[in-house]
Parts: sequence; C-alpha cells; structure tokens
Amino acid sequence: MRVRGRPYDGQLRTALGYLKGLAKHDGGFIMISTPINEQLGIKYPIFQGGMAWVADASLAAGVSNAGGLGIIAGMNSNGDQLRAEIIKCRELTDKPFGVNVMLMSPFVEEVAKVVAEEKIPVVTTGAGNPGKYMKEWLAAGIKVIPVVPSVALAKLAQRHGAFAVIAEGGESGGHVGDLTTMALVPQIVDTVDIPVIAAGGIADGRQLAAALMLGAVGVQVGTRFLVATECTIAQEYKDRVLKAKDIDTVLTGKRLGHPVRSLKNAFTREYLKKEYNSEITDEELENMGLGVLRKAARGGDVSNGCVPAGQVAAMVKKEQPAKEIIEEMFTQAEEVLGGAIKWVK
Ligand code: TUI
Repeated sequence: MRVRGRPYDGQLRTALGYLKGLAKHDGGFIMISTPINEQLGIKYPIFQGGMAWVADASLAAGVSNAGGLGIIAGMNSNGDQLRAEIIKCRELTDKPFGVNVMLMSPFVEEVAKVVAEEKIPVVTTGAGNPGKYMKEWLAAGIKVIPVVPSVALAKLAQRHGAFAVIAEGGESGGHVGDLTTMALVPQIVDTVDIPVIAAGGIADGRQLAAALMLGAVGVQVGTRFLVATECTIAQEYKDRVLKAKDIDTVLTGKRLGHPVRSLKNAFTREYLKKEYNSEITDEELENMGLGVLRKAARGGDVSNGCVPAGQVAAMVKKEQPAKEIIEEMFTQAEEVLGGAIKWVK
C-alpha cells in the first residue's frame, strides 16, 4: 500500500487503530470513550471551562448532570464564597465536579485551602504555575489538572505530579497563551506521559474529533457553555455571543503580560487606545481592568464591561441545555470520526 506516492510507513494503520480504540460499542451505538471517562467517573470526556464570574454551581452541576465535568470558577470568590458554591453544587448534582483555581486571584491562598479541605476530586488551575499548592492538593487526594499554554509548563506540571494537563490554545476566550490549539496539543502530547485535554477553539463535534486526532483524550469547552440554559450570566452577555461574527474577538492586556480575548466593544476600543499610548502608565491600565468581568457577566453591561469569548463565538447559535450541547457535540464527533475512513485509500 502506498500513500500519496510514498511507501506506506505504518502511521496510517496506527491512526486507524487509534480511531477504533476511541469508538466503543455501547448497546449498539458507537460512543467516544477515552481513559479519562473511567478515571474521572464521567460519561463524556468533556470539561466545562472554569470561567470567572460565569462558572457557578448552576452551570457546573448542569454540565456534570449531563455527563461532562462541570467546573466552578474559584477566580471570583474568597474562601467562604467558594465553599458556599461547592455546597450548592453538591445539592444540585451527585456527579463529580471540579473547581478552577485562578492563580492570579487575590484570594488564591484561601481558595487553595478550601479545595483541599473539601476534597474536590478535580482541580484545574489557570494563569500561572500551581507548584506551590501541589503537595497539599495531592495529599488531599485531588487530581490536579493545570491549564498550560506551552510545552515547558506542561513538563513542569507533570514533574509536580499533575494527573493530566489542559493544553489551551490562544483561540480560547479569557487569558490566553501564544500558540494555537493545532500547534500546541500535539507538541504537548509528544512531550508528557500524562493525559492531555485540548482547549481553545472547540465548539462542535468536528473540533472535538480533531482534538482527539491531535492526541488529546478529552476537551475543555468554554464559549459554547456561555449560552447553556443552566448558565446564569446576564442575558445581554449571551445575546452578544449569539450575535458574534468570526472576527469579533480581540486581545487586550498584552502590554501587562496577560492578554485576554474578549468580544470587541466600547471597553476594548478604549483599552486598546490606552494600551498603545506611552503616556498611560501600567497602573492606569491595570485599574481599567478592575471589575470589568463582573460588570458584563453579572451586570449585563456588555459595552463597558469585558465580555470574554473564544474565536468560535460565531459558531454558537442558540441557547440550549448543557445536555443537548454535549450530546450534539459527541454525536457529530462520532459521525465525522466514523466517516474519516473515506479519505484513506
Ligand atoms: O486562566 C485562564 N483564563 C482566564 S483567567 C481570567 S481572569 C484574569 N484577570 C486578569 C488578568 C488575567 C486574567 C480570564 N480568563 N485560562 C487558563 C490559562 N492559563 N490560559 C493561559 C494560562 C497560563 C498562562 C501562564 C498558565 C500558566 C502560565 O504560566 C506562566 C508562568 O510562567 O507562571
């Protein structure tokens, strides 16, 4: 057998074997199941991103009840507020859920303690290196899954005892790294021995299938869950996502070293004007960013607030229950994976 005039080198067979391994029969249906389904006790290998001011108990429980892994955002809470949200989530679901610890949060120390005390089964981290908290979390039996934007940070996470990593490409909303998901995921897969979950630019079944083909064993989705029925953000935020076009997101905050992707609006225009004005101090810029996530997500001010969303925002077409979102994504992924064989002659 020859592939495009080159001698067949066995890679195709490996790819097909991998495809077969992913698609497992379940009561007559083909279903996607990877090692993390069993390891984390979930039906579908999909995480909901722990989005600041968005991912509360309602959304996390909705996703967990639908068979994914719901994640509560630790970013916008102090220790007591987070504990209350965890208790609420436990009332809404008996399925596993996680907490995201945003390492730049002013409350990071108390939040880190609460997740250990509450023995949250899965903790994801963002915006930094969680090394300092790993010992305490591992001792509490927590599976730690850091979000990493580079190979170096993935290696570091593995060395610290991470259970898996989330390789997040810069297509995602919120705080982003430089590399795209397409470039980042296979490089991390080739480097670490722990499971890799892909994030950034994943809103439908084609993108989910592509992530699996890059070697990921699961995906994390943020933007599409913004419009989940269970998501309690202001309707104005959901409407902005539903109306978004392909080129409607922009990066702000590069000058301060933490670029954030959000939908273009009066806030991003004003911020960018100041960001590229050398007379404006870093402190003034930092002050401009205070409270803007809350203003949009909870206050509904989508003009003067910051409205994080990924580059896939334009693919998000309607408000739906989390269960419908997940089932639609997996049904489509199973279809495209099943049909992929047609290109292999
Ligand atoms: O964390 C996110 N997304 C976020 S956090 C957020 S709130 C915020 N507020 C102010 C400034 C910045 C953010 C909104 N969206 N995603 C996970 C993520 N983590 N993306 C990138 C990273 C990351 C970046 C650097 C992870 C580790 C890292 O390490 C740097 C280092 O050298 O420690």
